[in-house]
Amino acid sequence: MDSSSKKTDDGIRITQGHGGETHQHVPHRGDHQDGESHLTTNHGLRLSDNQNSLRAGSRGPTLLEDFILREKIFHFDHERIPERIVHARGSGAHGYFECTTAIPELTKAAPFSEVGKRTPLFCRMSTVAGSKGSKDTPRDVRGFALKFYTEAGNWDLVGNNIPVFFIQDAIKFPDLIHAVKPEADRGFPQAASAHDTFWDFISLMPESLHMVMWVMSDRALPRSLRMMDGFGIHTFRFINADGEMSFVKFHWKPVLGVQSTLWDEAVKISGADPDFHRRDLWEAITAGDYPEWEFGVQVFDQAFAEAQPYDVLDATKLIPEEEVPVQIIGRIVLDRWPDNFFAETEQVAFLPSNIIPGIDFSNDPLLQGRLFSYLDTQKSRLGTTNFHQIPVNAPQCPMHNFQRDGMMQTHIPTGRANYEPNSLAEAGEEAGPRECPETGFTSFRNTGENNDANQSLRIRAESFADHYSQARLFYRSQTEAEQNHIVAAITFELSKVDLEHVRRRVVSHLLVIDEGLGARVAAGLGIEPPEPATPAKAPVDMPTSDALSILKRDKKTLKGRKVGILFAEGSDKAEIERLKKAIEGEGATAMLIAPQVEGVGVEGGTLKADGQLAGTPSVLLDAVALVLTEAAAKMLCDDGAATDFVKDAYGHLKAIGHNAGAQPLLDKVGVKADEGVTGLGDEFLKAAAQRFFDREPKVHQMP
Ligand code: HDE
Repeated sequence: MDSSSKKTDDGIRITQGHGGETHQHVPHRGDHQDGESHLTTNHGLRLSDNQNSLRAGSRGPTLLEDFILREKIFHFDHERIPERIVHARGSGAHGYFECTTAIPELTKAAPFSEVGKRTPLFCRMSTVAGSKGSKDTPRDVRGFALKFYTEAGNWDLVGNNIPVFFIQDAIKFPDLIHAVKPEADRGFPQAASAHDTFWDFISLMPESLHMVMWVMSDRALPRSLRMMDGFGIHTFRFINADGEMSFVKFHWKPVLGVQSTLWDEAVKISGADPDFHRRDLWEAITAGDYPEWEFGVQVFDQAFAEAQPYDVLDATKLIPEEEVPVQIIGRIVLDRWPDNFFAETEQVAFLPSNIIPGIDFSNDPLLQGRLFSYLDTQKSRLGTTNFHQIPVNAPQCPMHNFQRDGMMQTHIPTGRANYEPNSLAEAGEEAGPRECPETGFTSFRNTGENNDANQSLRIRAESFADHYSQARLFYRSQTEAEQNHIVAAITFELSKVDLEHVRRRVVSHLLVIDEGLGARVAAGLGIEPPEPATPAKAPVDMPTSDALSILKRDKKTLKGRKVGILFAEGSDKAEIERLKKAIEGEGATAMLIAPQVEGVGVEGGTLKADGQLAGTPSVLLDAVALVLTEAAAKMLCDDGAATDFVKDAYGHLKAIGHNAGAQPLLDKVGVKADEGVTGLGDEFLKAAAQRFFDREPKVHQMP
């Protein structure tokens, strides 16, 4: 009997075989003709059927012989690789660094050699504590890692969005991370520092207090990855062509300004959109609205270093920008989303040891420890010492050496020169590469910086002993609203700590940082303030620094923000369209929101929404506009999604623009008139570019 085939309605072809049995073939999307691309095995064998495994009879057992099935399942079984121990959750993008001020007098580093020069880079931004699948918006420091593909080799600047770190010495890093990660016996909490072990450790490590102040501030709740500062943290060295050294700290500042969410908002965002930051970055880049940062340096010399009341090698300290201004020398632009998340963002391997001529390490003991850790971790995560051959990690300049073999070797070196020195050239054979004393990397010769260099000491310098002054500097440099948030955050976190002695110990440190801070947190917890801690070194009062406050530097711009326009049955279409245009004219995104996503009958036709009301809570937006008829507003008063929409916008101190018809909804949730509650004209556009912190005491009780 001949085989015959017919197509079913859903596109499945059923073939009648010789024995009367039927075979199903589901067509590949856009079924290929000869000459186009075909499915093959990993070894190039073309597949005839990607739907059925090889069976002994149509209802019989699957055969071990089916190497195609085995290869496919085998590869799938091993799709996951170990996630990063820290910074597991991250998003990345390609971009470039452009030099805007050349600084050859300071450094011979290739990216800074001439104005207009562009160096390609890859950037990955991450949370620290949570797993790979955890939410984007926990209270956490953010990783901000840059890999510059320079012509002199890859330079990795593996920084954070906070300019200081928890610890001074790498030997404490595993303890810190164990303490913040989910507790060992119970496996929770995920992506949270509000638990016993973190605060127990922190309270016994006063060197962490400065960083704790930052992490309890709004810095740890970024509105967007595009709205975060970046810092290299450690002091590095610049070396110029004459071999002269200066110290340098790296900074990069978002063109959109630093912006944060409120805690209650961040918690709600994590439910409404766990991918809030990743989606935001993806949306901006794919829309051509490329995230951008100004890149700058703080440069200083040994004499300055020696004159400071802290040690510039201590990663728990910053250098106030008022003392050493940040000199802007370039910009970073992220203009291309990776083609494949796993191949690039997951497999990218940053190494603080990747430096280039013109840049060198300092003796910061934290940095020194990192020089070991990252190379080591890539081997266990990516499984091979050849991780540098993965395209996202490979240098984009020539690379030659005599390192050979290893798992997953993809280079095919020719000839027999795999050692050096060799004289194979004399026999007419390939001799391989040679060292270059003139342009090759040389470590800076550090003379005289370390006065006990001839001894091996497990000792921390006396100059690292002051743990309170900069925590105080940070707290006292904040606006009142920002101080309120720090008090609320610490009170919240300590309320989640069950160990009462740990709560008291933390407050004893806070009292040294600032008496008012300690007293307020004690009141928030409902405890008597304990005795203040005894510092190893008494803190000093440093002049406050406006650069440390987000709100003092607030750019009040609508650019890069997202404004929601809520409409419903009978709304004025022309008004909605006018408003949308005006918002977009300011460089923001306007999102139309309605009870039904596919369209609502409005005055002047129908209108499709970008988001359905219940799925687009106002926590996903920076400001909201309500364009409603009175009848629709009254109906929405009974819809929890609508009342939460307005109540949260108000509670999160956002601008609410509205027409007269929307008033019943505002009244229902108790919105009171203030500067941020406006009509729908220009006053709304102005209001939408900021938050209204004066409203906060009306909606939140502060300790
Ligand atoms: Fe990291 N850190 N770290 N770290 N770190 C890692 O490397 C480590 C530190 C930072 O997007 C790991 O590839 C030690 C400071 C970022 O892939 C690991 C010490 C700063 C990223 C590691 C530190 C950072 C990492 C985990 C103390 C800010 C993510 C996976 C000496 C300047 C990079 C990996 C990315 C990742 C170790 C301290 C930033 C385990 C031992 C300080 C942004 O190697």
